[in-house]
Amino acid sequence: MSGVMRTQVAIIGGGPAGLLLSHILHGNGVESVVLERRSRSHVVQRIRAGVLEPGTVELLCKVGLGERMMREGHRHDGVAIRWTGRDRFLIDAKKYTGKRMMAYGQTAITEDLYAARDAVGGQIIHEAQNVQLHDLTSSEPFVTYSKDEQIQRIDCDYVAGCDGFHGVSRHSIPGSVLRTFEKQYPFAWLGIMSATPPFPDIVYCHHERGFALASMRSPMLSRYYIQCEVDTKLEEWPDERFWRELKARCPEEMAAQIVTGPSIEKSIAPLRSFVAEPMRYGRLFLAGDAAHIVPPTGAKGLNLAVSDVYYLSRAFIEVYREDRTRYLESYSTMALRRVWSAERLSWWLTNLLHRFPNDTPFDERIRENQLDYLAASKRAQASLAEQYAGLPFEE
Ligand code: RFL
Ligand code: PHB
Repeated sequence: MSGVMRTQVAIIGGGPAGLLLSHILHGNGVESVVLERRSRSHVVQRIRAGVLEPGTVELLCKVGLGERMMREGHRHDGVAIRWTGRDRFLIDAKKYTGKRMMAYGQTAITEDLYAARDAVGGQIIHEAQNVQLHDLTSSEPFVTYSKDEQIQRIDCDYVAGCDGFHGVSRHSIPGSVLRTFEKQYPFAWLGIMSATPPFPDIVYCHHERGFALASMRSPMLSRYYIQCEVDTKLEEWPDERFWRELKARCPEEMAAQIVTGPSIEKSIAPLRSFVAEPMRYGRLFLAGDAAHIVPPTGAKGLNLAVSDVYYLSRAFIEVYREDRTRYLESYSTMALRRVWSAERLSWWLTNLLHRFPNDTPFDERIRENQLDYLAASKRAQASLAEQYAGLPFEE
């Protein structure tokens, strides 16, 4: 063992969940160290989420991370659903919840978080290999990792597992304790980023050729996705083919307005629903994608990571400030209630908007009827808008 360090909370994973947790804890006098497997440039360059719930925006502003987001983010009333032969339908968060959504990229949030951690000398150890968690059910857990071929140890009071779906934290919980729930979808999303002015709305398109999504990052940065086969290869999708297919899935007048250009990023994401229960094992607490995955159709993944971190930071702060474990004890149950709501919405929207390989004409009629019901019923609209905008955090 080359070195031993001590901190209050060892945070595994320097994605949005881990960085935000460490930022909020610091603001409340709780020490942490973040261990991240990848390099900083790799983490910052990952292109992922784009749509933030009002609760996420409020929390980021409250903890001092709102300045650039409020300046550069794109506020909007809700997300539209377009369906050939039917009127545009808006999931109207503003009308039904009084609050607006925000388009602001995960890349920008991660940059803001790094800037905030740097400003106060926050400790983030990059390229930490072979992270292992030890003695999680004792009162003295510790974490080991290797860096520059040296094995290092961090003693701590608690471990926060914020290391995403492929991390080590969830796998440190014995199989006899952990229960997992999973659903794989028989398709993926092919996404591109292009330096072109975005379509003015964020739009989910349903089409017999498959689902398509128009989104944005800034006035000169567009993000588009199309549903594709799970085994799709990027080389099969030169830009020109992507644009042709995207436009074919949008209503004609929308397609005519889409500005195309060379892609600056192109990637494929599989669609999966996954939940691990409980989100706690002894002194290990899971947050974000480490504990749950949603298909991106509801734009919930990052928002859930933020709400987990809200609950978890509150629990740690209560322990250190008031010597009480009420929130720590209820963390898993409370976080999971919100997780399952988002799982249900994401699953439902995925089913509504995609084409499934074994769909029958019956399935398609059911989908059409679902949309017609939404378009006709103010109550259905209010229910969807409330869920899309995100349920309030529990007291
Ligand atoms: P992350 O971002 O995966 O970060 C985990 C970090 O842990 C590191 N790590 C380890 N570190 C140390 N030791 C190990 N053994 C480790 N193993 C892993 C990783 O390198 C990484 O840096 O999880 P986190 O922080 O929980 O954040 C979750 C979000 O990234 C994710 O939920 C969203 O991106 C999901 N998502 C969306 N969410 C939204 O709220 N709104 C959206 O509009 C939205 N769009 C999307 C999305 C995800 C997508 N993909 C790529 C699946 C669109 C797409 C296409
Ligand atoms: C995105 O902008 O990347 C985005 C928007 C809405 C979604 C998923 C991703 O549902």
